[in-house]
Amino acid sequence: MTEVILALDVGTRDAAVSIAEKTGPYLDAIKIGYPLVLAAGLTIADELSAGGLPLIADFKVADIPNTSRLIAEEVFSHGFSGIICHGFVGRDSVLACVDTAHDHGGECYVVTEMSHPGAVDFFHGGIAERIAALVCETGADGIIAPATRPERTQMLRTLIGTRKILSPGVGAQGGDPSAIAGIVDGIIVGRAIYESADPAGAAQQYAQFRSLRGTNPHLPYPLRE
Ligand code: BMP
Repeated sequence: MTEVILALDVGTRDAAVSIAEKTGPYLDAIKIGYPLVLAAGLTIADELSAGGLPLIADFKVADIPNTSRLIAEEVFSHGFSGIICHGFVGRDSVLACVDTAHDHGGECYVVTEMSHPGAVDFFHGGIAERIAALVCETGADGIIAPATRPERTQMLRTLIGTRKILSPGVGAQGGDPSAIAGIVDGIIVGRAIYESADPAGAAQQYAQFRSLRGTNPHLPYPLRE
């Protein structure tokens, strides 16, 4: 199944709780990061995780290993089940997040290539491929790869095998869920759900793409059930 992960980047606690409640039945996880946590405080994580869905911390950790570990420790003491870190900081910093996540029974995802147009300025030319190799070396659980460039995400799939791919860029950034859902393990959707007049209906629409997992005919990778 291709999971539907809500990027809950709203600006107040009340909006976050309300949208999470409405959309929850159609979601597989919720991702929160700086926009919500800076507005509402980290205790919003405790509140949302009590709702029962896995909660992913998108702080794109990119620091020295000790600081990365301290951030990850704090994250996992607030009910998160996963953390996202950057890969360009190198093996030791990525390992700090991976090891801390695993110590807490959580998962660590590494940003391998971003979804916005400017990402090609840096991630192309071999960097994304090197980060994908680092993901395999460090035992990270998966990568963040762009729904806006399915061909790049498909290439990254061949490098990381059955590790998970979570893919942002669907909807507001122009990514087509029918083009990406067959390649990845989860689509990350933000504005197209939480800015909709009917967030529950929008989430339900995206939930239809759950059944596409592993259906990309060009990609014979072994599926994890
Ligand atoms: P939206 O669907 O509203 O564009 O939100 C996408 C979410 O995914 C945002 O939280 C953004 O920070 C995140 N994201 C992204 O869009 N592209 C990336 O490459 C990595 C991300 O984490």
